[in-house]
Amino acid sequence: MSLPKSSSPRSLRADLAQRPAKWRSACMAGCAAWLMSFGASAHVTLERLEAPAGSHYKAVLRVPHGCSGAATTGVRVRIPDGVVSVKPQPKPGWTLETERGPLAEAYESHGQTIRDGVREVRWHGGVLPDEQFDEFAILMKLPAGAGRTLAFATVQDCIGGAVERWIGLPAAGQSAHDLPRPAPLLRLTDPVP
Ligand SMILES: [Cu+2]
Repeated sequence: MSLPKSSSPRSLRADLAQRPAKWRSACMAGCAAWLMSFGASAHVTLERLEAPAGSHYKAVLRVPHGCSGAATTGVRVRIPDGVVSVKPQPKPGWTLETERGPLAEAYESHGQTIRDGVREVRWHGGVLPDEQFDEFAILMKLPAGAGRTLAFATVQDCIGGAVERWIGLPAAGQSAHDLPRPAPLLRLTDPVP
């Protein structure tokens, strides 16, 4: 079910194309304080960091703070290629939208060839104060490919137009902890026989 798009917040894809520099210094201060006290887990992360390839998985994205103290009013998540059967969990007080698009790879389901699916999930219209945390959940079917790491690029919208983009991807040999704004990452482990 997709809700009317006219009032919807800008799609994450359009947003990813635009990365004003000013957010860096504004957010660094806030995250640095958090990092000092709670380490990297104080960023937007997945509750479970590993899951069997090809399994059904509940992605729980934890939002542990706002944007440099400003309350969170929106969370947008880009669904990685290969992930299908995506179903987000509604949250009281938040408007839930999904954006559908062509899948990277069509798949067979109940005798039908499925070529498109949910590519982005957006919660908005709620208010999550900086001094509280909350979780945003999505059910999905993971792709094959044990050893792969999937990145759930996430944009956090806050009061006053502040934005945090959790989209950083570690280079080979680099840890996500070294990045100021790592994308929530999920490692695929061996499939369950
Ligand atoms: Cu943080």
